[in-house]
Amino acid sequence: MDWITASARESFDRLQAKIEADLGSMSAKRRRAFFDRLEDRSEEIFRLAHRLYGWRWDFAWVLEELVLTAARATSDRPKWLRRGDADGAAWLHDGRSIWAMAYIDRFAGTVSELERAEGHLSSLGITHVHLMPPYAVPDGPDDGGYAVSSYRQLRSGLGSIDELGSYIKNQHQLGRGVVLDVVANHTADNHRWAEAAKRGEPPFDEFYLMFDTREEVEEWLPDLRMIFPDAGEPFVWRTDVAGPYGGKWVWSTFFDFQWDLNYQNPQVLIAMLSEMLFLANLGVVALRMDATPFLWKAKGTTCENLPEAHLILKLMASLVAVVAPSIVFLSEAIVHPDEVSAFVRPDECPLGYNPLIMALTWEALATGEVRMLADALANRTGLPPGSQWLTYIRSHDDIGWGFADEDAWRLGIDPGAHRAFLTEFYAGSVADSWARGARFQENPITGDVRISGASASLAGLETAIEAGDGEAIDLAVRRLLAAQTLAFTSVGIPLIFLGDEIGMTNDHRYGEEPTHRTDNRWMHRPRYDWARLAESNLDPTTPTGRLLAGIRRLAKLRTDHAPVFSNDVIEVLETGHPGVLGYRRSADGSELLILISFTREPSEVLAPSALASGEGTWCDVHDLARPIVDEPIELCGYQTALMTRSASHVR
Ligand code: OTU
Repeated sequence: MDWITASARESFDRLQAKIEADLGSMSAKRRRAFFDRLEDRSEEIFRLAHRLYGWRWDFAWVLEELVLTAARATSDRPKWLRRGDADGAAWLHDGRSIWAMAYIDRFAGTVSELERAEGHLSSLGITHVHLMPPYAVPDGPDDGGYAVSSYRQLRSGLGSIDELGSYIKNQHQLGRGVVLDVVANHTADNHRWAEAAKRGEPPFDEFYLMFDTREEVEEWLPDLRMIFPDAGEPFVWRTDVAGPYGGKWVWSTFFDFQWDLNYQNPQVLIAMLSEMLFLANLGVVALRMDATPFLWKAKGTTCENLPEAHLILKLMASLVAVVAPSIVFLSEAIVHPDEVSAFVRPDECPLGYNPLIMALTWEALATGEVRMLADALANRTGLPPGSQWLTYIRSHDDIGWGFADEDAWRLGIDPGAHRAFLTEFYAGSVADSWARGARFQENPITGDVRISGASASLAGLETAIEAGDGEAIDLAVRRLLAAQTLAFTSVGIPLIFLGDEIGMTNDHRYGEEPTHRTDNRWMHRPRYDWARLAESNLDPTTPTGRLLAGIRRLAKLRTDHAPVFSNDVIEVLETGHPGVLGYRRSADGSELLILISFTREPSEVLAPSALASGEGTWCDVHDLARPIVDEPIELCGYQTALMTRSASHVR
């Protein structure tokens, strides 16, 4: 037995009596289940906590508090959730999951009005719904809910936390999982902890990263990236903070009203864990871990993607697993592709957004060439077993051209010039661009800039409708379906930003809301258009009707071919045309061959037998009676071709 194992055992043995006391109201059976789970993970918890906080004189107390926090949450865990805890998260790899995301207010109004979406979500095969942060926020700007004042209360106008709890429970009964955010990097500057910090109250005076002098700030500043340059540098001078100098500099990576938490202080981790477990006991199946790269700061580094950020997530994951073993963390890391995938690990965040495939989908549409996309799918989507991508074409955030410079150079592309082109293209400033987006958070010093815009507007629907150009409208719908086909069939679990399925375009009136005016991401967060949904449902021949029907077909395809999608391997194929992406997915003798044209011109690609080796005849996925003739395949602009064959089709 090495010393870690021995110390872990000793610590947890010592803790046993205290834990027992906290589990007072639990049955012997539940108690045993808790101790079994704790024992399974005790060494891991000890090891992780020790690496982070082992140097502290109060390490034994830290460990004790972490475990007691988990014990308390276990005794609070409602019965209806306990049954599923033993099942794990089979949905992660079952090939059937489809996610949707929405703001409660902008989509439905209030928590109780979410019920009205039931039929719609079912018709899209949605298995999981991520509700954008519904928590209490400060008055004034709140970063779309990412400035959290309290996890235990909802933003005014949405309803009560109990109503949210009932909604989650009802969804659970309908077989749908609800996902909520943990914004672990920061809180709003009026969170209870921040208010106490302002008053200089221990232990909260050490919850945030505060500096007394500008000189101290200068020691960090040169190494840091500005994430929201419009908001200024990542420190804010707060005169309302108590202190010997009548004010303090407070670290705020994002907006100045979002104060970064100080995880060097284990009390922060303990406090955040308690909030996370509160959400766990509301019944969420996954927690979206916002801004994972930023969790740990160390002088002389960029303070992004540091090893300790991973340790914190792993420690949080282990402790949550002791309480609710089936809960999955979703990593939100929008950084270099190597760093993005480093967070997606079975023992850390088993699920991760894939911002690379997202950005390259738009890159391929703009250039009409799939080489970057094909390269990334082939070389950058591998993950360790037990982890999974969340694949999407649009979210509530901006699009950053986050491909790796080295990948671009290898393909003979100058990354800087290419990013500049893509930005110009999507900002609509290139002569033949169909896109209508806007530049977001331009950094004049580094030249970095991202893009805002609704998927339909970026795909050309807005300009086409404005011009009353039927052909352009048709092209835009096909672009959107091509992009969604990729999200639904390439790798991982697809995610729809609700509104995209009915082609909702930019909300150019976002600035009428004073707190949204300076953040053009609100352009692509429009209020849901229920009338348009009704129309699109009634008439599947209208542009949005076709889009909606197309996405429903993709959803059905996933259910029909779940075994294939449950196998995480993708084989990217050489199609013989630079504008057409091809790949094969297969499992147990069943195969899917997918072709997606990213060019507006007609194209011809290799015959099926030349595209993919193997026996048997390919059939149209939507019409199994129709065998595909083995000759070069002709596609119109943005057309997709989906074929299948299985061992049983082999004659
Ligand atoms: C996230 O995004 C959220 O998705 C945003 O909506 C929030 O504004 C932000 O955090 C602050 O809470 O920069 O442009 O590497 O880049 O966390 C979006 C991850 C963002 C960050 C990402 C951030």
